[in-house]
Amino acid sequence: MHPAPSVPMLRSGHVDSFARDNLPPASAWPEMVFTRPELQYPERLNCADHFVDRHVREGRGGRTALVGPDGARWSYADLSERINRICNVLVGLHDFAPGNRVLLRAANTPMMVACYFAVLKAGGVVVASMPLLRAKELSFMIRKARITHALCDVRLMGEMDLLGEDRPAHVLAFCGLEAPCELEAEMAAVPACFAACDTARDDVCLIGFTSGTTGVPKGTMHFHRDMLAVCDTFSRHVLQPGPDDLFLGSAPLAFTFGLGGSVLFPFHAGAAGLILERTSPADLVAAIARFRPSILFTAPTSYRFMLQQRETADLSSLRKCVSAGEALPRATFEAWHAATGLRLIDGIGGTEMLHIFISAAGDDIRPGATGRAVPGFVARVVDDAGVEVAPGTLGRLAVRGPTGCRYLDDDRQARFVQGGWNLTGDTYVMDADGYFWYGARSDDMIVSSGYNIAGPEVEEALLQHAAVLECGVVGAPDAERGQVIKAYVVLAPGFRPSDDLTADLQAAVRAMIAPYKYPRRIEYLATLPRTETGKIQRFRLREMANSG
Ligand code: 3UK
Repeated sequence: MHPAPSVPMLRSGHVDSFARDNLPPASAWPEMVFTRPELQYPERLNCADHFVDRHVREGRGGRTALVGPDGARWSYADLSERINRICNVLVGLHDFAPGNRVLLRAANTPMMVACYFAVLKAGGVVVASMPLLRAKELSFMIRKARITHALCDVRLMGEMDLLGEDRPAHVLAFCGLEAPCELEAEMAAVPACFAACDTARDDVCLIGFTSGTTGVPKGTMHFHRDMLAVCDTFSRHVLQPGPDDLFLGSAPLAFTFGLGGSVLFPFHAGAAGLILERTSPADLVAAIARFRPSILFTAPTSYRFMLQQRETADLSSLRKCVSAGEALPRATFEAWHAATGLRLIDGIGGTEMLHIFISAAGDDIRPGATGRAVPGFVARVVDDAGVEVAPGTLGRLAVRGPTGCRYLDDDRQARFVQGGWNLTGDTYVMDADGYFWYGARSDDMIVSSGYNIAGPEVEEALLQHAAVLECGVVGAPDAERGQVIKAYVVLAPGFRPSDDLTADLQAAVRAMIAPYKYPRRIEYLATLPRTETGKIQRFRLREMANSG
């Protein structure tokens, strides 16, 4: 069965039609669901107006929008003016046309946020890049998205100079708060007013590249309305922030988890975002004591490391904490609750879906489950043929809602979207009450002696042991059993690897979950290999297990 073709697209505000021209055909889209009243957006929509200028227009221009690492505060009016000046620089001095793709390259800084919204307001398409990317990876994105302009933090210009013929025609360096660079100098010389580009709600405004752990990165395309839709679903119904909240997120803005938690959700609520360049667990602990944010967005591993400092850390300003990016082990949920009195809000999101689509908060939380479909989304578990399975049965997670997967010119569209549903690549069980319980990434399932074993379940059991700070569990090749369970363990301070400890950990797992799931092999590591977005690189662990 094929999904009904989506509604005809509206008149674009773009002059350069590259993004729309490279959307997948309507028949390859997921079915989009806009039934809720809060998801009825006007046909003409520029999301920069909604997130920034609306607040100035409605008399909230003096309220704080951004707090920088040095404590500097930018009001919504300040931010709006800087955005306008950047728009005028792009359009007036650098040949920018609506629809052009602009590479943003910076750590999280207030200036990066201003550049981001300037591109949106001028009708451009943001392509934000992880600060650590090298020229080779940047070249891929520049070619794939036909990038014409780049706005780059001066400290990261080195890599731009290595791009050779792939260097975009217009590259502007900025430095934020220090002595003015090229961009700031030009900003001072142009007007402080700019009328937002008349974009359609379904004009592309963001191409978010996936991290590409499997194959080359995919460009996920998102519309102006999608930026509002993630706020009117997860943030409005689950997080429920107020205008006095101060948000802190650890993820780069190039990762849509960070974009939502540090910028979109606060701006949607007229609240403020604390924007920090350095966001290790130790940096977060220090920043929480100093700036007293009320809402925190970070990954499970970061919560675990922050708990190491629980004796001395002052976390008392926190009101709500969101965990995403990886499965949240129950042990981490319980330990955070014991240390802060707060119940972590777990949520699964993805680059293709832009943000979180299954979650729960407060009394709705069932510890160990990710949550229920966020209002606005429909989720279910299906078998290999795409048929919904009964509650209690493990299968593939399928979701649809107001956002969904549209890859930039990529054959893998047909893998992610099947029969009108987005298939995230995760295995889940849904219970009779509609709660979703995580299994594993579908390609991370371990098959040992014919048993299907989800690595994260073994990890969760190991994490209950005081000696285990972090762990990753994969299948290692084994002549007899096909695969055996192998755990890579990072020990908590004060513990040393030994055969006794290995036996102790194995016994602890056997006592907690079905004995056939215990790790027959355990290897100790100083750290786990992780992506820049905080996920364990299981393929690396598998490589190690294959060669070891
Ligand atoms: C995994 C989770 C279990 C899951 C993301 C929130 O992580 C984000 O995007 P990515 O494209 O990865 C998506 C995949 O990550 N995952 C994420 N959250 C959870 N697994 N429990 C969770 N709570 O495999 C998913 O398919 O990097 C997360 C918001 C925006 C995002 N982009």
